[in-house]
Amino acid sequence: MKRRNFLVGIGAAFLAGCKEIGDSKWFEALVDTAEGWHRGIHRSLGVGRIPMAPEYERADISPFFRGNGSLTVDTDEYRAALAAGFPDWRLEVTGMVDTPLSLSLEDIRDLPQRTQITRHDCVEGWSAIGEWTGPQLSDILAMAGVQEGAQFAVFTCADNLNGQDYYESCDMDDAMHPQTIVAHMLNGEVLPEINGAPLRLRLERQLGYKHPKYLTGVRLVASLDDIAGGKGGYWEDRGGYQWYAGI
Ligand SMILES: Nc1nc2c(c(=O)[nH]1)N[C@H]1C(S)=C(S)[C@@H](COP(=O)(O)O)O[C@H]1N2
Ligand SMILES: [Mo]
Repeated sequence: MKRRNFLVGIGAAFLAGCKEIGDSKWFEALVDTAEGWHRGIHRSLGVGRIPMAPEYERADISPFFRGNGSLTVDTDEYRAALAAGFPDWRLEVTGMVDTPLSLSLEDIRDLPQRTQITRHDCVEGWSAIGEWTGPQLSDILAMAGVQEGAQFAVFTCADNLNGQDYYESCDMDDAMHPQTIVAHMLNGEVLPEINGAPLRLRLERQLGYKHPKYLTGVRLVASLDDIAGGKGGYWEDRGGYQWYAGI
């Protein structure tokens, strides 16, 4: 069996078993804060349908998609990997999964792909429209087998910003959302260095800082408390931005 068929086959088999994820007990876990309220309202607006972020036309694509935050990974290892086309880059899928995965870029490119033209909104006050391509995170998680009790996906990155490793997280609703993809292309080209080469998450219903670049891992966990500063993300730990950044 060709590798592509093999991966798609596994994906389909596990996907069938993962329909329950959307029913996870997020609502019960909501705390009585403005942020919890925001997440609750955002979710309840979508009752009866999957709330999708708006998608745009090719003509709407911004001529240049600027980079923000880290514009590279400042290591010799990364520079060498970039020059060589990232032959050894891996996306590690770990934590509360039945089968941990270590996916190469070839594996990522062999999965069924989704292409979407979306608007990226940075909290610093700029937006850009780009066309992103990559597999849905839900397919990857289905291949790994999501274990009961998994509540969050934590994303690790290769870059270090002001002495802290960049990371982010989302709940399982967003992790399994159809527009949540592991992008390896922007506007039909290999993902540029400034935009997170070779892999970056697109989490389309949330603000820019929730889209981790230079993506190295996805870990499913039951709690964010013991990870880094415990607030679920680089900017959240620094006290600036909210964990739930729905738009
Ligand atoms: N690894 C990593 N991911 C990151 C950042 C970063 O500094 N490091 N910056 C975030 C912020 S604030 C924004 S707005 C977007 C910017 O994406 P872009 O560089 O493709 O414009 O990436 C997000 N993801
Ligand atoms: Mo941002």
